[in-house]
Amino acid sequence: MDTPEKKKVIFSAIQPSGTITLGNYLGALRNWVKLQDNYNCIFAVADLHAITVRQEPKTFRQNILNAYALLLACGIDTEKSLFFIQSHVHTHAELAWVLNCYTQFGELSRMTQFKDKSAKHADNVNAGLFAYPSLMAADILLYQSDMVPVGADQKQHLELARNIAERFNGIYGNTFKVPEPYISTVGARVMSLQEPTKKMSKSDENVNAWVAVLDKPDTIMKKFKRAVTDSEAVVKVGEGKDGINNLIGIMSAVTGKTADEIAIEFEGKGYGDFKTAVAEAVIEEVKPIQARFDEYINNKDYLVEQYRKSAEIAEKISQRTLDKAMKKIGFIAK
Ligand code: ATP
Ligand code: LTN
Repeated sequence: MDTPEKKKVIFSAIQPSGTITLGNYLGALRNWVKLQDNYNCIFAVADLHAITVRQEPKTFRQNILNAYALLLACGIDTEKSLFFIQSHVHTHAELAWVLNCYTQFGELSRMTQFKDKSAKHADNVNAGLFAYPSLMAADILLYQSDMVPVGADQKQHLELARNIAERFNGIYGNTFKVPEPYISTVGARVMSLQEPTKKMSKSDENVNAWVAVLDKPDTIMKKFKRAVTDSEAVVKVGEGKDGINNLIGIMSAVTGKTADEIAIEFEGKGYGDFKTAVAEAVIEEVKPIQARFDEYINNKDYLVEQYRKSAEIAEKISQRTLDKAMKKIGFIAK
């Protein structure tokens, strides 16, 4: 039997850059919840990352707190895992600065997220947006993480974190654990309801493209009814049927039924019936989460207690790594 100390360390984080979508939940958060029993999990609300694009202070504050409460509502358990707000643990920004000096301009220039986001926010291509991956590397490396569950869009950043760790270790001797990506077998990739060849993304300006975990039941129903499909009217996975494939994928992720079982269940029925059924299944899935969210968000004292408790422990763990790295570089201890 593994002692708790021997469990592998998993680190992941989510940006409080908007409302959390069904894609975030089915593709990431739901898996994090499951990982908590078998790994030493460390999760964070990555608020420092979020300011790489302009945030309106009032909304930002609300989004951070909402993200924290929503993740608790999804099942992140502070008795099992550390779960804190990134900016509360000062070591993250500090190690990020250090790692910036071991990260090359060329490497950061090749990041596709940087290219995409700088095109999208052409009026604000700031140095933070550029250096975003070294902050992410700091998040991960501070905890000597073994594995990092990330979606496809973050793999390039994780690869860079590995390169930075290897480079630093190469110069100064073993300092950081080189993390592996954690590829979940159950994670669903949820596509946009309006352009089903694109992933569902919380920053999509078309609100009908995504469903938020906190959307009201009638909003969820409306968004699914408006989902783009095809003209074949057969509920079955098929080529060129991206919209229906996506709805089947969502139905399957939520109910646990296979795509074949769903096809049999809806044989001879139209898309209208199917869309209603998917919406109903999603509404059922998010209902208990929404109820717990309401409890947490109305209990600020509890939230504060939880994020402080985790941040305190995270600071102690991460300080050890930061001290070790700085000592190796030649900084003088205070
Ligand atoms: P943004 O639009 O701001 O880029 P996002 O909705 O794409 O946000 P992220 O904050 O980048 O989400 O991602 C949080 C986590 O959710 C990551 O692990 C990511 O892989 C996962 N994720 C995001 N969108 C989806 C999706 N459509 N399907 C499955 N997983 C997703
Ligand atoms: N960049 C990630 C969020 C993130 C993260 C991390 C993920 C910040 N730090 C460390 C894994 C490990 C995103 O936008 N999804």
